[in-house]
Amino acid sequence: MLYWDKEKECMPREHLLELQLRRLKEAAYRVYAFVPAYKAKFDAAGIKPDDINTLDDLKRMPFTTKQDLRDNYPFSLFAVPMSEVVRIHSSSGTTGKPTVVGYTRKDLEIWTELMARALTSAGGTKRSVIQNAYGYGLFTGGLGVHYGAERIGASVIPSSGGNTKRQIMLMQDFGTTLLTCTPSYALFMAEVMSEMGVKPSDLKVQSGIFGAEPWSENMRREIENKLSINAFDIYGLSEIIGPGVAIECPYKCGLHIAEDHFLVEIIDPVTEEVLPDGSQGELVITSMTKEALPLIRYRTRDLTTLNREQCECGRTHVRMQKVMGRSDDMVIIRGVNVFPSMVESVLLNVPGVEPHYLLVVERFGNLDQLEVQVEVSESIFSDEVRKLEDLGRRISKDLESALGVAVKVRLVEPKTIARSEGKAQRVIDKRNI
Ligand code: DLL
Repeated sequence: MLYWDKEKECMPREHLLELQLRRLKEAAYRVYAFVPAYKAKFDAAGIKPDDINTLDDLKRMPFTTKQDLRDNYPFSLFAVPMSEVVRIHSSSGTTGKPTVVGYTRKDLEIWTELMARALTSAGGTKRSVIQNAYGYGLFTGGLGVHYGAERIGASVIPSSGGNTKRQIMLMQDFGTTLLTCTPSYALFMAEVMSEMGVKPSDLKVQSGIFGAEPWSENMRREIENKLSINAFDIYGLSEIIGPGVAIECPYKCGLHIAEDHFLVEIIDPVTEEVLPDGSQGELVITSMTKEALPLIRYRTRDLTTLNREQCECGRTHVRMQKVMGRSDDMVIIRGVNVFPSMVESVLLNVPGVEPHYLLVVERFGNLDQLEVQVEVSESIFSDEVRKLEDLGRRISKDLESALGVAVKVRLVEPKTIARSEGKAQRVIDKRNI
């Protein structure tokens, strides 16, 4: 088993808990002293940093939400003067102002180390040739992965997102062994490769580290088959640090969260009650060591479960299950919650269906309707109408029994649904337009 920092990744849990308590206290003092918005929140909750004596006291601390970041736009949640901030990233967000995040030199150092751990956990070494097709720029994917890849001594190709034919040429000519990008972009690359007549056996790519958007186990299988690689899931968010908050190990039974830096909880998103391990709910993260933008109990809106059992890989850090979706992407159809990942899982179990789909929600009168548009393979599309109708009916039935709500299925020609070079858009909600 390869580790980047075995001492920290496999730290005995009792030591880890001591470290967490010490770091949590430090974070509480830091935000209380240097961030007026946190002082106000702590005062309103009737808690002082001195009251944090056990990890259980975390529960007494206030939550932080995306709205808090918006209200303090751009820099008011920073806990250090701007002279200490050496990098700024932001995430675009669909509405209003972007979310702005800052890093001190030490924050960047920790992020780089976490990415080095992540890449190593997925098999990256100094002999790897890493093609990093996450977007470079304000998005944390590009630079985050880049510095980690340099830290492990790999040869990095900073190809960024887009220009897909060139990506494939680079893979061929430079002998890329590890690809990093969003899962939807990996799939698009596979499609363009086959159009160009490039076979996986023409390439040296062995593995891929994919994240920044939800993707199902069926999508993993699809990508692994089409590219003939080993695909790992990586999780992160800009508010907390960027990619590298959690990563799968070779056992792929959950993503190990870097618990020496991040304290995690699962809450019921409605009642905000902390749920026991194993329950599904919203992931809440406290970044204990961040200097520029430490966040206390940040509500990620990502839904997952936690598992603290020892993993066979030897790492002691808690595992989170693959994220099933974020609450923003959940559509409620006649009272039933539907996530794109649930639809994806069903679709990819049906032969003849391509892994490209879109959920379109509309309201007719008082009734919401979910239409699932999905591409079918060329051969099926040009087959008899009856066969197409049979397939449509089968998908409707499968979706209805998995989701518990009737869905309209529209089979579309290959290559009609927009391809993504970054995060894929899976839902169009026409009710809000
Ligand atoms: O997406 C950071 C990142 C870059 C992660 C590259 C992994 C790889 P944001 O743009 O701030 O940051 O978006 C964060 O993306 O709250 C999740 O909803 C979603 N997300 C990220 N990774 C995963 C994943 C980056 N592996 C938001 N599975 C998060 C599911 C993910 N969703």
